[in-house]
Amino acid sequence: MEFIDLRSDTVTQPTDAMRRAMAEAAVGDDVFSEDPTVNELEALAADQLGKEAGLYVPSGTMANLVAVMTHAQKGDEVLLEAESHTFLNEAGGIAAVAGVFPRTITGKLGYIAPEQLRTTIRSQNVHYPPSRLLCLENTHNRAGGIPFGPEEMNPTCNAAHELGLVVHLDGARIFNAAVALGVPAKAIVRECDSVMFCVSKGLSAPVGSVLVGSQTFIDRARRFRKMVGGGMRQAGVIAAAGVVALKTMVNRLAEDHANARCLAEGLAAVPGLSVDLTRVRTNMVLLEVGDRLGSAAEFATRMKREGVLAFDVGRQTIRLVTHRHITQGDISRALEAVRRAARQTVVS
Ligand code: TLP
Repeated sequence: MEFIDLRSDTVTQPTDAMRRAMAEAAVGDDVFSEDPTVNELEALAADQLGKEAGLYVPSGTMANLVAVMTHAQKGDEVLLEAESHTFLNEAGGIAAVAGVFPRTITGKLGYIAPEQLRTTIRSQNVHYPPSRLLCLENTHNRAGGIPFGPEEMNPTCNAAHELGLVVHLDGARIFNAAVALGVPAKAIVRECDSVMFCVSKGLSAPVGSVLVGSQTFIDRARRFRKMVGGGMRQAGVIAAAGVVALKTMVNRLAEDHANARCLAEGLAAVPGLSVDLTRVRTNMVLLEVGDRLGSAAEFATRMKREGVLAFDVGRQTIRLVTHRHITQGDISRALEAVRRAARQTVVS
């Protein structure tokens, strides 16, 4: 059976143009900063996000870890949204490897308001770890791909700075936010001290993320990347696809967003299922499975039998993600498959 794969935009394959660019990439030793293709990707990424410099890293997880290690010291307190990817899905690396003290703030659909920061932050006191860093996420994955624009980002970043914190943004899907809001990515991240984004998700490159920030920050981050084993030598072979991704793949994310909306509207009409359509803003759909259809895990298994792959992300919640390999036809077929799964699944 050929599956319609809505598990994640990470499943995207490199385009033909990417494969050609990879085959022809000029390369050098990137640990010596001598790989021209990696250097090109880093400069391009920094330029698109309005920062001084960039650093190519193997994954989003490593980019976030390196950012935390660069900004904070062992024992420092790092504030994160309670459902953030860095807190929930990065194997606890910021505690285990960076040795920082994570403290969570429950945001509103992933958004931390300035007031929440002001009431959470602690005074300097011998009993408390020094608060050093705020990590934000945009789009917010667990909230369902919610994008935040400058009018939300700037006040929070400004409040953090007033409180003496630096701000790192997990912008794994920042270009989804930019396309959805019709605002340049650099305007969204203007007040962030560092940003990481992934070329390996909706942008379709096979590997990698870029961390951007000031030149001083990136110079220090380069050493931490080496420390955690992220110095990749002739990495231009994979960075070449990242260059193509940044130059040619951003605007088409709008198609993924339109398909997600179409999928969400269809799913919302299936008896026993519900979707909060106001939350469908980018390429993700959070599907709530009514109790009479069983748990999300059970329903995802039924969906798989009907040819649709998706992850359960909560007891009654399934996440579906659209991407370049999902066509409008796939959306119609996926909806038919989910309707079949729902008809068969009534739990007595
Ligand atoms: N997210 C993956 C899974 O790990 C959940 C996905 O399928 O969405 N930040 C955010 C906001 C992410 O969504 C992800 C990946 C990462 C960081 C980590 O990136 P990688 O997988 O490159 O380490």
